[in-house]
Amino acid sequence: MKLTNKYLLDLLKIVEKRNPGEPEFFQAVTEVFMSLQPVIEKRPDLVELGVIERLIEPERQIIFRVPWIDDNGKPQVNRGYRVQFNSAIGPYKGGLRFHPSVNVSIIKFLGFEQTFKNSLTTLPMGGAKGGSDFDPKGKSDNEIMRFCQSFMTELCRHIGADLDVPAGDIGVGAREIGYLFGQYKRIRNEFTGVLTGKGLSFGGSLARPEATGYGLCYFTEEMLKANGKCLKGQTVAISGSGNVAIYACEKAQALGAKVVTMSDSNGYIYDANGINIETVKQLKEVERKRIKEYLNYHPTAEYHEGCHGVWTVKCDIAFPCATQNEINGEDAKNLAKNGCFCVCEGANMPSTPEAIEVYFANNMLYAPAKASNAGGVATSGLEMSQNAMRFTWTFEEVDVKLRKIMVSIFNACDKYSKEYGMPGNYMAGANIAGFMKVAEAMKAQGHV
Ligand code: NDP
Ligand code: 2IT
Repeated sequence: MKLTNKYLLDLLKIVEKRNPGEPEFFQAVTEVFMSLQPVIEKRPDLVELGVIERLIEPERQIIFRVPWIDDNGKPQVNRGYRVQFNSAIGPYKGGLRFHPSVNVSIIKFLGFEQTFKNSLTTLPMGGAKGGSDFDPKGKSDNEIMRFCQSFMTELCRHIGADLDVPAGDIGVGAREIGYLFGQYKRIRNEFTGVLTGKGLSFGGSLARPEATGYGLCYFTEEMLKANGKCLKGQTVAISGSGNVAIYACEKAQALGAKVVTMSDSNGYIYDANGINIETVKQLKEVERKRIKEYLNYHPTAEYHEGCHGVWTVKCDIAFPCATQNEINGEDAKNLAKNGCFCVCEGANMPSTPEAIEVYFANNMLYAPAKASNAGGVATSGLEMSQNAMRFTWTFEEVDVKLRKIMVSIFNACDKYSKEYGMPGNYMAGANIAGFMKVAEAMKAQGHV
């Protein structure tokens, strides 16, 4: 697909000029603009009202110093971010990422994507993202706690249960959310649902840890069904071995698929017998070890160094669940060559534009992240509902709601792809469906 609409091309030039050195943000905006071309032609009112000009500029961006003391008594400084992208349809909502690669471009691309993703969930949530260039790897529990407390000491001025509700992302799981929540409560002296992904004993929702991975499989099952296929009996390659990857693997196996790979930033494992997910959980969730150690328990499995080899493994379906741009054009060609017919994104923007071109050129089924990984934030929305009601639903109740939401997201992608003349292009369908709700809300609320 090529961007030819003059209005959008001119806007893209402004995006490039106003946000220098932000390639990931530029990439995310370009992808959405490509899908919006037919909408622009049909809806001159939205152009007139400057809806897209406003959508590409975050409502508020906060950058702050995070000082903390390491276990040797040495002062350390990191940089903290919260980008509140859009509040047209609800309070700002989106995760926090702690990873050394974090910068303003990464946080802005994630916040921009989150706006459309949250709109797709059918729940009332605006878009935001935050985080820090802090590297949790190799840090002690006490260092993690001191860092989280310092981070929240500043962040707590900018968030609130009806204002902005952060959650986890790469490097931020239940442990970090616990420390962040404790510090928020202490400083603000209020017990509210200001974060999601909380522990079950203090307002967390059952099924939130599982939600992104499970949701990915529910979406995939729906997309396969619409195309005369199902997950049962398929061979699946998964990248990553964090929260999303683990529960994608667990649910894919429960639905009858055979998962043969998982990875971390050092390398990937291949287990021809199917990944033993309990071993991965123990290694990653409890012991915080490297994926390579899997071989200590399953010596017939293989380990290979490097991040891209995982896409050379023969599979029917690929679930990239690690990080942005982890599948490039070459990787996509390898997938296609080996018979992979379907890519469903668990990570945010894991496919480069070149990879996406390869999917379409090979008629592969492609589920874009903002649709297929929306189960995590959707269940965060359900956690907010439970907190507001001061009530908890059972695992089954939450899981049924999650599944319904994923089915409705697939139906929206399908409907909009057909309505705008691109049947089967779920990327365009997701972008248009996510956009329409936000755009109508912005139109109704005037030029703010
Ligand atoms: P985790 O921190 O739990 O796991 C991240 C996994 O990805 C680890 O295996 C990590 O390996 C690997 N990884 C991270 N960075 C890189 C890199 N630069 N190169 C190769 N591998 C890398 O994070 P999550 O599972 O929560 O997040 C994974 C993806 O899913 C992210 O894109 C996130 O934005 C997205 N996502 C997460 C949601 C959630 O609810 N948690 C919801 C929706 C999307 P290592 O340990 O070596 O760093
Ligand atoms: O990318 C994402 O959707 C997330 N990291 C989850 C955000 C959330 O608020 O649960």
